[in-house]
Amino acid sequence: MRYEFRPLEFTHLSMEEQLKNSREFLNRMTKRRTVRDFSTQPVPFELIENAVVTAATAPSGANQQPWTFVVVSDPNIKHRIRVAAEAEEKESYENRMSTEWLAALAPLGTDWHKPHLEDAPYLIVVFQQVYGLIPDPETGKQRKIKHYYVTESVGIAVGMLLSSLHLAGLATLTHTPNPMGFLSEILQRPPNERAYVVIPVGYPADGAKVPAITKKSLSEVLIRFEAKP
Ligand code: IYR
Repeated sequence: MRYEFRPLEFTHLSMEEQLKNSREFLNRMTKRRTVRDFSTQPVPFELIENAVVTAATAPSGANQQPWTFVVVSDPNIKHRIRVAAEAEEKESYENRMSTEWLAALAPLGTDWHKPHLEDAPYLIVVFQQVYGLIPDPETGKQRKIKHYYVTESVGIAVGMLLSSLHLAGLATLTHTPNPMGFLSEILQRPPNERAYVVIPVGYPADGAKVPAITKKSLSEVLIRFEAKP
């Protein structure tokens, strides 16, 4: 079965508008920082919802949309996630991470304490659907469907999610406790879903500080092959 094809809706912008939009977006995005100290100040749910809807427009392998966004504001569940994440992280920092890994992280000053998992008003836990599960009309049982480019698709969606939250004036942290199996249990996810990232979302705590990191220069990240004049 092929989709019906219909004309693309596409707005041709004037060159001025293209440049203005592009520069404005660039300017705003360069202000995004990963934040580790959150205020408990509440966040309107619509900002979270709009970000999830935006993320869910992301391109994905065969348009399979292999993602689930679990949004947690229940303090009891946030507490359980914090306790479980800190237990795993403590074990990782003290016994599992290599000396090389710990040395790479040392400049950022991270450790196993994760108070942001309770302070931030929302946690968005993104799950990747490693395969699809659909009911088989004949047997009534669940049937496995292969999913393609799952990590790439979910990565793109998370990028769009982080951009939306940033432009909505919110701070985020891309947190990857390791291993993340406890999230499937606490959040009661089905067997085809695996946790991908935990994103605390909120406002920065008063006086929050961030490391004075820099990003690579344009010449380090951009290589051009141009037509000869
Ligand atoms: N998951 C740990 C460790 C960690 C790993 C990397 I790579 C980072 O960029 C930051 C942290 C933690 O969340 O602390």
